[in-house]
Amino acid sequence: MKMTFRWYGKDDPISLEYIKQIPGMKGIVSAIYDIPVGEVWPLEKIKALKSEVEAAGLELSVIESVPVHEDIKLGKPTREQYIENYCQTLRHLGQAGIKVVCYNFMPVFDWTRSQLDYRLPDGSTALIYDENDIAKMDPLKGELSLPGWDSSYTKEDLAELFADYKQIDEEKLWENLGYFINKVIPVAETEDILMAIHPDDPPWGIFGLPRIITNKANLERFIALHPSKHNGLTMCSGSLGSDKNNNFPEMLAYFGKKGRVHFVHARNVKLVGNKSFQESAHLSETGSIDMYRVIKALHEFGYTGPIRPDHGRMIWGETGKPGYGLYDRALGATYLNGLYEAITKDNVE
Ligand code: DNO
Repeated sequence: MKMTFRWYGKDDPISLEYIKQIPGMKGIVSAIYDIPVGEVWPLEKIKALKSEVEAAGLELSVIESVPVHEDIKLGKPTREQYIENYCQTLRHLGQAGIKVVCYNFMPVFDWTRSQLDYRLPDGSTALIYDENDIAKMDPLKGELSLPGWDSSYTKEDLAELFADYKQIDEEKLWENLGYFINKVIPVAETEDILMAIHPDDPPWGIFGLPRIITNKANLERFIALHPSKHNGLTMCSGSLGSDKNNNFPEMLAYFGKKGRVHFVHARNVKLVGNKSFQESAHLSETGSIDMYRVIKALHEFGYTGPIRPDHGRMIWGETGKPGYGLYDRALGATYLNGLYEAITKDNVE
């Protein structure tokens, strides 16, 4: 496995220089952030990002994400142009030598939490999802907004989107995903880019919107949409692991052996109710996911691709983008590398 770190570009308070100082850090996961969703990413911008990362002694390992326009998810006639733009962005990424692209197919909202600064007993703060609080939230009322959500929507846009999604149930969303995949994967094959869909976070429908990338059966259905290995997965322990019915290490091993795992997000969650969870430190004993089994699975199927420590807590007085501080993610990277070293040596010595 290759350790990487998410970096939000020039606006990220964490510098590439600091990231490089984390032991064993090899690559960066980033994106072009100033192009509206649905437009083609210019080749020059991609090349500039790559040069900046390489000048810091790191590799631009993954693009996370190239976002999918809502019209594609909704299956509107305008999807044709947006899919063509998506393909053109992939061609540019291919020309720049990018090998892995992460994206998601979640209607309207990306990852969702009820609180971003929940105080844990040790004084650190973490992101949490409380099903009772979520049930009380109405994205169409008030000033509800979370990082990860596209902030370019006005209240009116949101109301319109919600109305459009009334026509879209899970089966329709599958159909629209299949349509997209069958247009995009041939381009990814030509460009030799491994596409890695991110699971829905949390892995169940929210605010009445459907979600389908949620469990083993659905991941199986997803990879069957196109037989190419370029049609693959981002295996995110925190997203899939927040459903108590998902055995994440087992799922990882299963899809890894099929050659469909192209990117791994590693973080821990503590399940605290039927559909409620708190993000915890990466260490197994602090959460519900056995991180040793996660890394052991990667070792067993000989994973050589990128992995990144996902969301960290805010510790040691750090402030910044919730989930994306330096300190706890650096601890996470070091812990994951430690597990990997131990497991590897146990198996050869
Ligand atoms: C959350 C991230 C997600 C992820 C997208 C991928 O922290 O894991 O926002 O980047 O869902 O498209």
